[in-house]
Amino acid sequence: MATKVGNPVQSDFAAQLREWIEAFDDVVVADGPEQGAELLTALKQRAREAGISQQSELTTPYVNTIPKHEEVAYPGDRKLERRIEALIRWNAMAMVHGQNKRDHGIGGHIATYSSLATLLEVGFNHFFHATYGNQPGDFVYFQGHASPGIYARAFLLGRLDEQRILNFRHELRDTPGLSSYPHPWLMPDFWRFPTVSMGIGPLNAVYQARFMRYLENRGLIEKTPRKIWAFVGDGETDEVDTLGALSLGRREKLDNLIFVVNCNLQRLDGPVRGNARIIDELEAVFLGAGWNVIKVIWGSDWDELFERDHTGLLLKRMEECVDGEYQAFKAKGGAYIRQEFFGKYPELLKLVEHMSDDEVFHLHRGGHDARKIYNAYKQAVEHKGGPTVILAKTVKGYGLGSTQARNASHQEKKVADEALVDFVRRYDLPIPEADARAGKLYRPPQDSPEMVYMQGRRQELGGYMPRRDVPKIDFKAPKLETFGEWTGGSKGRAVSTTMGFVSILRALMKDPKIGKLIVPIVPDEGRTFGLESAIKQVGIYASEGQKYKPHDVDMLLSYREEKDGQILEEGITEAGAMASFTAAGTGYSNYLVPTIPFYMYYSMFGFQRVGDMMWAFADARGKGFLMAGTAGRTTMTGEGLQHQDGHSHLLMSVIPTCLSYDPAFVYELAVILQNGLKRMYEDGEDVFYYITMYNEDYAMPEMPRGVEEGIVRGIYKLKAAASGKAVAQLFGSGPILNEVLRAQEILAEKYSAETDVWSVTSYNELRREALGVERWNRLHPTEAEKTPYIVSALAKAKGPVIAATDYMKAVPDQLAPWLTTRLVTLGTDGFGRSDNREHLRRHFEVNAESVVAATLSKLARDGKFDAKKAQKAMADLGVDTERGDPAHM
Ligand SMILES: Cc1ncc(C[n+]2csc(CCOP(=O)(O)OP(=O)(O)O)c2C)c(N)n1
Ligand SMILES: [Mg+2]
Repeated sequence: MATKVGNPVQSDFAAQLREWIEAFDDVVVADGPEQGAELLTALKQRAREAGISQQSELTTPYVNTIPKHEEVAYPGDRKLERRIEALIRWNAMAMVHGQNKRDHGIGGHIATYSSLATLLEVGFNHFFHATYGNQPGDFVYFQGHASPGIYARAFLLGRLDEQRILNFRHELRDTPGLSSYPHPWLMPDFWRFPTVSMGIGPLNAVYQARFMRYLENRGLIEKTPRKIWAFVGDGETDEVDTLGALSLGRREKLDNLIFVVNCNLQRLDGPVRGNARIIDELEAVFLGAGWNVIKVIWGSDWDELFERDHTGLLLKRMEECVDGEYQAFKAKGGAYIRQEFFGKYPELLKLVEHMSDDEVFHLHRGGHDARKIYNAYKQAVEHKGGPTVILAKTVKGYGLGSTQARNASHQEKKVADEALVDFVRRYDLPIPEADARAGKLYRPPQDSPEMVYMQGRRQELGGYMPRRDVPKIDFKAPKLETFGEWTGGSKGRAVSTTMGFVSILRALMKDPKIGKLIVPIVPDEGRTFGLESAIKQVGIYASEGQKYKPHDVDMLLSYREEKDGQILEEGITEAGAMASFTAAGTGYSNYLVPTIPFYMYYSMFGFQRVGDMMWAFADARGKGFLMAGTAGRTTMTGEGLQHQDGHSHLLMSVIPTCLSYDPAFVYELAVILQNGLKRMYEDGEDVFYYITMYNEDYAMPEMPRGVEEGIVRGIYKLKAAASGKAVAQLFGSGPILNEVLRAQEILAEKYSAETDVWSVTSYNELRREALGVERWNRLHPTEAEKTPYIVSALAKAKGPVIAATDYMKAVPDQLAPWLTTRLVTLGTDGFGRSDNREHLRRHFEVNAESVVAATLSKLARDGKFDAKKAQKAMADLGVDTERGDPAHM
């Protein structure tokens, strides 16, 4: 039955309700907000006991989390800081504007930094430590598009000179330039973290925070109060990477992690959530993931309005408006705000009747109010037991006049001359009008109060930031002789390269010098790679140890979690594991500890899922080994189309600092690993390794003499023709090398065609070397020509080259320019299938029979073998010449 208004039962209840609220108010007023909170908690508990279920609240009122009465006073000199901020804003704007005037279309961004400036300045002046003892200090992941502001600050501090600023986005000039965005590769003593591909920064920051704890718990670094700050765009939160690892922050209690989301309500095209409020949405997401959420929505000037509003209408009005409206308010000015925002309720109009339109327009958002920001940062830094996110409401293009809060403001690169003059006037900068119009840089004398203050703050906090340090690493790679167990062959026992790798890894972890530095990483594929023994040996890292007795505790290889465990078992997240790989692969610089990551994963789910992160890893000058297991389109049996990788080598070839190898034998693997350790950690090269491993078992031969250089450079002759007179050259890699060796026998026995067999460990490296040599030859036509390694290796080799691989034909084809018409490639183009190796290799035409057929066919084309015999051989070998092309099946 519907209850009518005025119903006595209803009005009784209304009176009761009023009494309850009054009683609650009394408690809050008399005993303070903490008591109020306690009362609520007790009531909730009571309700639960009475069986009354309540949905937990994930969105709280649209006000600042920290009430005014809890705020502490601002410790800085706001007058000077305001001036410094204005100077940075000016120079950032002048830099981008000026460069686009000089070089139309060179690009750059003004609006992002304009919204972020105060959030960063409070950090730079009061929070970001450059060092902690002898360890580097806080890590800050900057929004990539805000880099002009970071450069402008460094310019004021005298870290970058004027010429350098004038070379913004001019990196290829006579004097050094500034990279568009944070790129350690391009500015190795400045930027630490590449962030500009949206989502990668926040994801890496979460795992960086966890890795810091891992190093602390393993005793590799001291515990410090160091923080990891990630500045994130509100639009950027749409990337799955940005929010995908939040639960790790909570699970691992990462109170060294602070996200600051710059909620300027806009992304590139327009509003982030025109029809809703991004802050509400993010609050729910972060609260749900267990983060400490601090909303910084309104500036101090709103506090007074809130205090005078006894109707509750101000909050009501705020909660009625969506972000599309909030954006319009800041684009359209004070009169518009008065009419559209306050004008809805006469009471609210009255609240601002004493204010001018200009004053109404300049009512601040929290992210532009240093005091509000300071208080939020302070609480974030002091918060214990979990990560904090600060949701700061800002205005995109803040202070840029007509560019502010426009949909197009992200792309704005030039500012109208009048706006420049306006800016100088508004911020009272001592820049003559003509210089303002010309967008000239301005730096006050170093002994001016603002410069002295700015330098003083940084000195107090340990020095300049951002800054990237690369200490000299004292590291000696183990000599190849120590790998004797693996270069000696398996003595007839059938093993896979994966098994060989795991046993090398276990031995490396036992090494008294470098063992501790090894960081094995695995995304729930440990058993796939046979890591059980390693798990027992060094344990899985678990920040809380092992709180349970595992069911298999009595077994030899039980599941072992340890507070100082060495293995990072990430669960099913290739992206998360790659973020750990990034943290560990840059440990040599970020923690002054040269950790050596070995990230083992399903090769197919490697680059395809996380290619962008691998690219950023290279940018960050990461070192380490990507160990791509269950590789090959025909070697991984049964799993089919989504699992069988026949292309990752091609994908990895695109990363300039990635050396990729496709070894067939464990001794090759040992040589590559030893060489990698030496190059990366002893010689200090900023490269990393991609190595495919397979799960096919076969007897591993002993390493022949004198092949080490060939293994590293990419090719060596494995088995010469018995007679020494080969008519063709056979190339093989990975397990397909065995097919090639079998083809060599068939060719000799059945067709009297003697061949040489070569093991090609890296087509990518051979091509790179050849390109380098060719470039030199091109640029030095008067000098004696140099010879690429692949050409000199084959100098005496006769006949065509038949290359067979478990990867796409494009992998060996990379050598075509140096092998001209000699090269015939067999590879695994096309979708995979579920079947066994025999059928897969026949299907993709990479089995021994196909290699034989291809060799005879090529010899026939070259006039060295009878064509009819070649055709008949195909029938004899069971090669179906009329079936469809597997590349298109
Ligand atoms: C992965 C990725 N996709 C697209 C872009 C192009 N892009 C650069 S900035 C931007 C908008 C950023 O918006 P937001 O995160 O809200 O940052 P704001 O500039 O508003 O602070 C886009 C789409 C990119 N850098 N990275
Ligand atoms: Mg934005």
